[in-house]
Amino acid sequence: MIDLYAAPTSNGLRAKIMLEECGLDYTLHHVNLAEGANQSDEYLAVNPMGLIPAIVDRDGKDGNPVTLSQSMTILTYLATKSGKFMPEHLAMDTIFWRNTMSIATDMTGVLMAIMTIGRMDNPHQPTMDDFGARFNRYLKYWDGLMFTQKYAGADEVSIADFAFYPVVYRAKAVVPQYTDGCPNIDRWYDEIGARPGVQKGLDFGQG
Ligand SMILES: N[C@@H](CCC(=O)N[C@@H](CS)C(=O)NCC(=O)O)C(=O)O
Repeated sequence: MIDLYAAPTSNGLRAKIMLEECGLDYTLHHVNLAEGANQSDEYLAVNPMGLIPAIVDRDGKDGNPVTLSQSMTILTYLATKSGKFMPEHLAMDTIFWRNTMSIATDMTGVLMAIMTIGRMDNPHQPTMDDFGARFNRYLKYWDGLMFTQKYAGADEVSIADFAFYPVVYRAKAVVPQYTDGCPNIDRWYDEIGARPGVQKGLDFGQG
């Protein structure tokens, strides 16, 4: 059994989606960021950085518990544990990793900046416009990539898709204007979003 500590942000959603897609048993602990639950002593004992997501796998290597933070580390760990969504040929593929890391750093980082600025009382519009234009520019790179390649990481579904989907999902929900003009992304988004595991992964219930 795995304990997942998360909130429905892009980083949190990618861990939950991956657990669902891998068919692994887990218990969700919804960490309420608005109430500062990520800074509670209980949560800091799981991740001293106070960031979500984190997992505790009670049945880790050699039967010992494993505690992990960093969403991409969690995805890689779960792929290795389940033997799904990161076949050996992709694990050794530098182009796959370049693009997957771009999702984790460029795409997610810029979206987090946009979300943070948007939550401010008096958002500084030129800064918002700059990050919005960057997000759209980077997304157009991905749109070009997905003109020739079916999925985010390769021609097969992989951890790259589950890393990327929540970024586009949150952007479409909050700042859809920065996702305009990307028809290949839209085609991919509809297909990945229709997967039952992705649907369940997005569901945080009422809590
Ligand atoms: N690089 C980390 C980023 C984690 C992160 O920034 N999580 C955000 C939510 S998306 C968070 O916990 N924010 C709470 C805070 O900053 O206080 C990852 O990929 O897991």
